[in-house]
Amino acid sequence: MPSSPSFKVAGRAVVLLAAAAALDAETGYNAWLRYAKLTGTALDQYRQSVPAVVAAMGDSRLETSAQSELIRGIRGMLGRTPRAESGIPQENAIVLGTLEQIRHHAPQWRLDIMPAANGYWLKTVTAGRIRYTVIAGSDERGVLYGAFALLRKIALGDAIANLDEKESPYAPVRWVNQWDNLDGTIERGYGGRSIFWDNLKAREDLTRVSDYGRMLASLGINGCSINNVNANPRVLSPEFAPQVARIADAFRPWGVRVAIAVDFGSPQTIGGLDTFDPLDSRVAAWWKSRIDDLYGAIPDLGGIVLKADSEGRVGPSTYGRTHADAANVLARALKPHGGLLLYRGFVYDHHMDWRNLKNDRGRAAYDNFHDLDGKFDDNVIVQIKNGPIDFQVREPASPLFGALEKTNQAIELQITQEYFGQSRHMVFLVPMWKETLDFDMHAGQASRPAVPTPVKALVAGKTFERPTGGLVGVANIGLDDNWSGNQLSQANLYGFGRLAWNPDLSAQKIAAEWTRQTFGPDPQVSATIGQMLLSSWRTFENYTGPLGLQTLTDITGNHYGVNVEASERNGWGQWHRADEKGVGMDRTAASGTGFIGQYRAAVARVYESLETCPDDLLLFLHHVPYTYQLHSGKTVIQSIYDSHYEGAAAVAQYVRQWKSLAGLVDEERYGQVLAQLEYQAGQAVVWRDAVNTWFRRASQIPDAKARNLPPRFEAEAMSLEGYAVSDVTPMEDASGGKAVACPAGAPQCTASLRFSGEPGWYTLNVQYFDQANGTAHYRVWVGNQLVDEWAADLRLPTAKLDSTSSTRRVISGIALRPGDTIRIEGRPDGAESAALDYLEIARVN
Ligand code: GCW
Repeated sequence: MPSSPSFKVAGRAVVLLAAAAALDAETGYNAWLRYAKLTGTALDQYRQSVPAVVAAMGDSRLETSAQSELIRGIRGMLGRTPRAESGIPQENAIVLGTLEQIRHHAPQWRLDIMPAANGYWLKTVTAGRIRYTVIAGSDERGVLYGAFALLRKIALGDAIANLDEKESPYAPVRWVNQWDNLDGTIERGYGGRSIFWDNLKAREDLTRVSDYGRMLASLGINGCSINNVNANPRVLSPEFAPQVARIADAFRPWGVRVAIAVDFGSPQTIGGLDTFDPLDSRVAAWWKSRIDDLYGAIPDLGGIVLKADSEGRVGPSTYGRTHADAANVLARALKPHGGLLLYRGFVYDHHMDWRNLKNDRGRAAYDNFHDLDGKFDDNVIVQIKNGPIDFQVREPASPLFGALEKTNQAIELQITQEYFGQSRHMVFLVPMWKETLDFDMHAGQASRPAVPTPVKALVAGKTFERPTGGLVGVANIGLDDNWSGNQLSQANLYGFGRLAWNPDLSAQKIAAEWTRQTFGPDPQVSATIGQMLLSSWRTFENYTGPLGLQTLTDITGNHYGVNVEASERNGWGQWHRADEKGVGMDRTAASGTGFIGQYRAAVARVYESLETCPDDLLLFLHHVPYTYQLHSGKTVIQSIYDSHYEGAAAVAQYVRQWKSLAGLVDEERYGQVLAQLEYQAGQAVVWRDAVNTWFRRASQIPDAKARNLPPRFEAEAMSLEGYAVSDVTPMEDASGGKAVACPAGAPQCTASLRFSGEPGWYTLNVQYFDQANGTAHYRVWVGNQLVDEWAADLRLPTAKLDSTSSTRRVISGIALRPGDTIRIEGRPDGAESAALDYLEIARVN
């Protein structure tokens, strides 16, 4: 991005023209902060109510950011550039400052109620004929958040003429975690390389970091840990602190404090001690001295995130110490500086014996932490994933949320779509997060009147009056122009931030806000995108893992394609225990792993009984026969079949819905989203077919419904020149278990068939494999006429022929007559074999 020119006004630098050029480009770079020019009556109305002056009461960095942002936003939306001033002007103005400053300058306004920390008060004040729009923050962050709130109102078309609105954040900790490695790669990142790191150093150009800081500030996010929790010990080496400091500098104007993730073995690996035992005084002294040094370089460091004793990371168990011992040794070093220690609750054994039906990874967080309640220092926060397993498509709330009364907690949500189709599938995660945040853990004292204790209240520290706590999101951004690998996944970052500020907001409201700011005010655009976003979690669940099966993906591999068996017969503990008789994990207290007993009685009762257990979680909590009848009235097996068809049909519908927006969304983003949804529609079919084939084979119970599907012609049954038939594993990943592949070195192979159906218009669906090890080319001919050609150049995470590489090419509007020859030519490239699975020929009605 071009750097922003700045001007000196009233003794301070004010950014006026920030990235104005990029506003029109619609690459997605400006995300929900496009400040697109308003039109029609909205423009006229706001031009009347928005004054010509933006006056700041203080000149702190954050107030300066607030002032520049207001000018930038008003300039963008109203096409007018207000003047920047300081002090209270004698004309209509937006006046911003901390409450204290405003009281000092204008005691007569009697702004005497202080919103909570980081909060703001937007208030219209009149003095004679002068009208002030006051943005009063309880502190400097509050001023900045208030400025963004006012701009959001304008972008959303909300009235601003008579304001009196106080808001303060629901929880003190509103952080994102980056899983960015120092070499510039990102663990589970799908939006390009790191904006922070390259080559084991902070990037030379950190413009993207401050632009990201601005996006975070617009949501009220106040902290960001900047390196992977699978931490490179190097972040703690003395010579590294300036690298962290540079990133902190880039974030500082936006009120985002930097935190780092560390490796618990560092006293030994970096410090040269012969131990990292947290109770060894030399180890404690080492942590103290390193942390003191860090604060020397970054005085406002937010704190430290620690993943210990998890997935191969070392931890206190090496010395028989507890998680509290480990957390506290760091927390005590952080305490004098006001720093927090976020200790991850994601601790489990990944070498469990799968044959033992009592073993259960779902129990791990609670088993590891609940006995330690009360043992953690008050600047420690236990950071708990939303569910007991690992960001699966549906999980119940982690029982640990209801089991800590004397310990600070935070919920960890995953914004990056690791198990949700990565950057390729549209899945809006807010409805899922809301379900967990709103879930009542029934954690209150039995003696008190029943006050609801939803997860959000527990993590915010409200229920047990904890000093701190909050919401943490694993971020989904990288160097891609659109930040998140596709346009629509930005909604998840937006949604996380809005929920961290106010988890009482509805998913509908958040979707509507995001859509309007991102794609403009057209009601058809809002309605269509809103409908797509809000149904997308259920849709994804339907074609991946319904009824609490979890995401039926390749859990030991790329976490992307379908692989029903990958979760079984290994120590990772994501078992669904499907066999020929039944399916599901028996987690009951009565006969199963006892997991359900980790919940408070009122919750456990509902889950333990088949009568009351919700269908959506049935197979997460119970093992039942395939013929078991759900509350929905269907059998389990029929429900699995049906939901997969419904899920795939819903994505096909998204394509049609999106096409209805042609001309209403700028061409660049329209085209990108269309391509993404078309791809997703193809993948949903791959998932549908693989999961249904697998369960059909396992259960031996056929689908009771006759499905009206287009006729499918297996590539292996077509007449082949050069192509060789190849087995696909797992076999359900390809139709008929087989594909055809063109041998390496062959210039070209062909697969053809003679069409024998009715004459008419048809769509050809070519199912082919786009491997990551080359760029094969395909051409499709009808008779002598070339009807389509394309390159297999998607960046899919596999070199194999499997469900991850299986991709659909839709060729629509083709006239066919009986006797026509349809010929598919594949030209391999490198090790990519121009492989084919099948051809569907669908009649257009
Ligand atoms: O879901 C798993 C991911 C790992 C991740 C781990 C964690 C950072 O597959 O990539 O490691 O969770 O949360 O620590």
